[in-house]
Amino acid sequence: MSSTRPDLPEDGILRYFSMAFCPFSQRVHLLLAAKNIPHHKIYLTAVEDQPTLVESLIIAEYLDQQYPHPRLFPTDPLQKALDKILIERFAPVVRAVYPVLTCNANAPPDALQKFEKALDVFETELTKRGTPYFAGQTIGIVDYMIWPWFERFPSMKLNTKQRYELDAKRFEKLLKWRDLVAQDEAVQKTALDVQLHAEFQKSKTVGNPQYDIAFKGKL
Ligand SMILES: N[C@@H](CCC(=O)N[C@@H](CS)C(=O)NCC(=O)O)C(=O)O
Repeated sequence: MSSTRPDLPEDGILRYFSMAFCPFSQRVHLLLAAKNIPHHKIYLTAVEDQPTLVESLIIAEYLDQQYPHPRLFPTDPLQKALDKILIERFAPVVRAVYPVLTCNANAPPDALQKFEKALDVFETELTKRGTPYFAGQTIGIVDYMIWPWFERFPSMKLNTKQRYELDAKRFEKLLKWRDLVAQDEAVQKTALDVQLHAEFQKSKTVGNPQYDIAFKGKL
């Protein structure tokens, strides 16, 4: 189900190049689903021919302007800037958790502490905003841009020795938010099961990444 040289129809429909387990690709997939944008999906393990647009956030902003319904970025320029800053602040979360999430035997011993410290920013911000979603009463761009990692965090319970889970007290608001976002239609359309995430990461660790398990039962 992966191909480096797909046969693509010239029909003017958007082409979404993705690796099935990539959280950055899922960001774009979430927008395509939330906005019901017609598209072709092409699954790759490596991009040989560069697609026109790269970088998940740039693609997300483009899609939001080109397909404004529902609008996901704030229309207020200041709030939009603040939300973009917040999304940038998720990078230290990703950086810290990456070796643990990907079952790297050489993960630094303080990786999870660093991860939790970076994640505190989001717990605090959600508390400060006082709304169910980062975007307010309905889901928005910050929610979608950080979601893919929350879908993957529970795989640490399966793949780490200590069966790691987010602390229910420290991340109380975020865990409530996670349960809420998990019910979103676009999130459900793009979701992969935690077992599959765990299985994929393990297969990568042993040097034999099983990209196609994403399509288990769907072929
Ligand atoms: N900043 C990029 C990050 C994309 C990224 O790092 N993707 C990973 C896969 S999840 C990747 O391509 N890693 C390099 C590789 O697998 O060769 C974005 O937001 O789109």
